[in-house]
Amino acid sequence: MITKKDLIYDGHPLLRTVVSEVELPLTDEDKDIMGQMIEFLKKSQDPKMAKKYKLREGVGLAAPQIGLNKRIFAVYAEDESGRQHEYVLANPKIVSHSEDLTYLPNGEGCLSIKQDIIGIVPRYKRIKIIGYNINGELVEIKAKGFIGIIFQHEIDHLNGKMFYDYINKDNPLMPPIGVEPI
Ligand code: UDB
Ligand code: ZN
Repeated sequence: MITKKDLIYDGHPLLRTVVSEVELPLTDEDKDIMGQMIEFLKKSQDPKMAKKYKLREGVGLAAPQIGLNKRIFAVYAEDESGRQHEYVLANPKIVSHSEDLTYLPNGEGCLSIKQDIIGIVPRYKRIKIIGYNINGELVEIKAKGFIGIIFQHEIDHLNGKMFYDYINKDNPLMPPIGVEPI
């Protein structure tokens, strides 16, 4: 089980590393990690469990955030229309994206940052992504809005990027010009 003590925080070099692709076929160990990552997010959204384990309500988690040099992430969140999305992908790649950008009007934070810093990050409005699911099958996912933003935030972690790299340092919540919020 993944708990708070497995999380690493800003300043740890792994959060600034382009982490490595997972070898295929997926090992049982990698599949186990993938299952644990989604379970961690579910647990963090269950009020009783979140309280017990002192977890913030997580919607996405990348393997380097739990100290693993692997290109794996999990997403567990509701979209703007209340539909639940659940994904765990190994070796994810954005294969195409919209020209249009969007952003979360309340800004982004990060599970790997202890102080509650937030800021607005322009993201692609729609993306198409491929990757290997927990069964080792190659899948293609189209994501937009909030879910697409989570995917992009998690892929950034696999490339050693943090959301605050992109924020306006003088005014982190200043809306970007010409971009519609989600
Ligand atoms: C999060 N959670 O998990 F709109 F029910 C953030 C934290 C940093 C605040 C815990 C979050 O945004 N929860 C949320 C948002 C809603 C409705 C709701 C719960 N992450 C994940 C992360 O750091 N992964 O690496 C930060 C998000 C900011 C934008 C995408 C990911
Ligand atoms: Zn993050």
